[in-house]
Amino acid sequence: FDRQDGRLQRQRLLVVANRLPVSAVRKGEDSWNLEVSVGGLVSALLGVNEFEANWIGWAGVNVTDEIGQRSLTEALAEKRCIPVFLDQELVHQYYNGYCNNILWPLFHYLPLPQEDRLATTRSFQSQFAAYKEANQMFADVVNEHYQAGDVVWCHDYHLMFLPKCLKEYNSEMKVGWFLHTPFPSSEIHRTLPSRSELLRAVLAADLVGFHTYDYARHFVSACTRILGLEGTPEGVEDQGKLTRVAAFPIGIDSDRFIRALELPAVKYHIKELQERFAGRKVMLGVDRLDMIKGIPQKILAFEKFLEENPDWRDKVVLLQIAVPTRTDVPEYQKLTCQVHEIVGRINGRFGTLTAVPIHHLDRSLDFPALCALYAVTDVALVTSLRDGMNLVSYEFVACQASKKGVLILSEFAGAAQSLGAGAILVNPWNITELASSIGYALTMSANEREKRHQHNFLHVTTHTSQEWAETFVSELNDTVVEAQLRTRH
Ligand code: ADQ
Repeated sequence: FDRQDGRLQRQRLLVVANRLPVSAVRKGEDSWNLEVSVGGLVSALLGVNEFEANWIGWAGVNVTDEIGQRSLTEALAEKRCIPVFLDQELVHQYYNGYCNNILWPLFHYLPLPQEDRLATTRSFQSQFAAYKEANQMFADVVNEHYQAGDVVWCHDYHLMFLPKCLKEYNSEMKVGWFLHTPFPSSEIHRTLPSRSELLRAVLAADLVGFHTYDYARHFVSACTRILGLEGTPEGVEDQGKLTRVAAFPIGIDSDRFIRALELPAVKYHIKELQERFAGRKVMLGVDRLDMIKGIPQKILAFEKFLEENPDWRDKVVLLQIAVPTRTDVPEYQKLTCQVHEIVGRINGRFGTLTAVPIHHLDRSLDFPALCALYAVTDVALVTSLRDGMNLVSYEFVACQASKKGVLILSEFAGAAQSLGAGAILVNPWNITELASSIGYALTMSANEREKRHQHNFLHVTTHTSQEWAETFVSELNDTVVEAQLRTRH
């Protein structure tokens, strides 16, 4: 708390992310419908009372006229949100192009098919220029609203250039940057044509954070090997200037999930689901329909399990809830078709006139329905090929206090490092191993389930999103103070 004018004031936090936590839909020339989207980051910061959080980001709509921009800015101000206006072409090049077609797959160790790679390589320069331009536009808005003493917290791979742009405006600004995806091995990062420029831009921040120690180590290695800088236990040093690099594993607002189970709407859904699937074990997958989530691998392993265990065919059901994302990208359209085809084949092979083994929904669920599903599940399947953390695994554990179901978790998700002792860890590429893990999970003794659950439940309820945000921001404050002391001596 800072003392100003004799009153206690909360420190202002400027949270800068590609998307604002609200989606705007235009209703008239100057009227807007704003819908709040509660993702991991939003709920993390909702519970943090120590700071006054203000958001800066793109509202997800193309607004080119002055009346529209002014009225949207006013409407968003009530929600402590400040928009960055990006035009359609820039969004195409920066967001669909450089962010989602280059950085996202690369950071998850996924190579594009060769023909796409060539097309991407040709458009690489223009997409990178758009990326820098967009980052500069975010910086302009931050700079316009910045007040001395604010903490600026930049998020994710969309904004790797932002710390550099901000420090160019004002070297005194406290700037932190956090990556929500994995940071890959330096051998992967060095294939990027813009590898050095991106690293240097991130290093302009005072504090750089990752979900796991491994990602932090990969980042430091990339800086030492590619830029020739010195890695220290604290971070990366360049001509006497230290950038702190550390791991800050995110969590969830576990109380929100635990409390939700007491809501009448959730209890109603739970009862409905229990009746609907009576006599069958419920397995659950909840993912964005993304290449990194390993959805085909999960379904193929389930098929193998049914193939090898005919007795289970009418005793287990897999509910796969896959919310579509980036639907205009051909790779994602191909993935949707592929998943539908495999699900159709399996239901054709093992379904009966009254029941099918897989229920696949291409959509998002509302919060009560999601909590109810987590609560009635016997086995949750998280089979990401790579995943920064994976919050679905945390949410499942939070809702399992009475059932004590089993979590099957990919060793390539950041969550494997925190929930590994309670979960069954798998390599999602190994379909045989995954299929036998399903069998093991379905027949696990109550005693073993209880022990595994207790371990994970304790972790999820003590490493919350609020704690994550508070730790990052206080570390950022400390880092800046230490740097000031160092330069004075
Ligand atoms: P995501 O890749 O989106 O996040 P995840 O961490 O699992 O992955 O978070 C997804 C969120 O969306 C969860 O809160 C989940 O409840 C919700 N969700 C997913 N599918 C849904 C559905 N069908 N219906 C309703 N809700 C659904 C990125 C990184 C992760 C990292 C987070 C946070 O890729 O690795 O854990 O950021 O840093």
